[in-house]
Amino acid sequence: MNIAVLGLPQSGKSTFLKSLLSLSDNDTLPEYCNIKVEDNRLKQVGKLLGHDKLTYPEISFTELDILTLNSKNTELKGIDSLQKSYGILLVIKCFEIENYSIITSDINQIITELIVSDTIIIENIIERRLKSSKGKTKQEIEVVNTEIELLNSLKNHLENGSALNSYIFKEGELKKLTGYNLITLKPIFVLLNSDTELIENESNENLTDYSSNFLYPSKLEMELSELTEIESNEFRESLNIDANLKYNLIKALFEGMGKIIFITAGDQEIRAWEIEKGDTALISASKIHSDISNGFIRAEVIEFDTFLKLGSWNECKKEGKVKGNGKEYVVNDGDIINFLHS
Ligand SMILES: Nc1nc2c(ncn2[C@@H]2O[C@H](COP(=O)(O)OP(=O)(O)OP(=O)(O)O)[C@@H](O)[C@H]2O)c(=O)[nH]1
Ligand SMILES: [Mg+2]
Repeated sequence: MNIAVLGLPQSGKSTFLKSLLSLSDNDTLPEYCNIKVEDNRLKQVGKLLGHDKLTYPEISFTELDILTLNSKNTELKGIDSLQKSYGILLVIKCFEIENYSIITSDINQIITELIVSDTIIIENIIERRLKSSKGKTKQEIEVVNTEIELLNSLKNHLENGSALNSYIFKEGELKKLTGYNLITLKPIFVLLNSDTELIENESNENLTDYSSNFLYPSKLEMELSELTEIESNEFRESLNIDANLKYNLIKALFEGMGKIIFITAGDQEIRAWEIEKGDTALISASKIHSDISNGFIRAEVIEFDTFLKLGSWNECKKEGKVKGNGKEYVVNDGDIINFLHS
């Protein structure tokens, strides 16, 4: 799962990514910055099973400069790279600024740019759809017309200055758009790249308009990751900065993209598998291997808290806490699952 890290030049995108990777300022960033979503629940299961062979899901971050998006230079990452991403994190410069209103205007500038890009994408789709009606049956043309109607309505929404993730879809409409990779349909998060003063000024009303925003001091986090744990903890305490800031951010992004995990807990490996909220046991099985979903018999499931309380698969079995579920079972976040398959 990829998140595009998007911002104006010099907003601190690279510094943010370096802080996540615990790199220092002089290090070069890899093209894809892969960060583990280190869910604490895996460590808890590891303690109970007596080993720490833990495998976490990952989020891959890529840096993108908003000004290069529509550039014709093929060396630069453009719109298609943004279209391929699962979510977007806007990095907004909030350090060394004279006026807080610049924060809002930077965010609006980027969102407007994304809205324009989506409008162009939709116009192209409409054009292609109109051409594709030639030589089609009446029924097929009707399907195309309904789609064009939806696309025009989306275009209107964009032209009114709104992102598509605020469009109210009728049942089944959203499904028709899969594959078009519309940018503003994706989850969009805002990272207010701030120095500590801004954190102390958290109530600043310019910042409260955006619901999914995070205050994060990239430069400070990058510098702290170069210190020993004891030193950095001392610093954090004196500056009143949460030691889990990085972890909390990653977790919030993971959840904000509608993701949850299920866990497989064996002697060789304890692993968290990334699925979407609402995914069934069958879909979950397919994440491990298509053989398991093809030959699906049953999913044996223990609720995470029950496993933690009873401490082992055998204890859970004795207490009747291992539930056998069919293909349609909707997996809960943290479920510990053993799939039986033929
Ligand atoms: N004071 C302060 N400076 C920062 C912070 N984040 C980044 N900077 C500084 O801002 C400058 C730009 O940071 P970069 O991380 O290179 O920004 P960028 O968005 O990747 O820049 P480009 O890739 O050139 O667009 C550097 O001098 C950083 O040290 C921060 O949180 N606080
Ligand atoms: Mg950079």
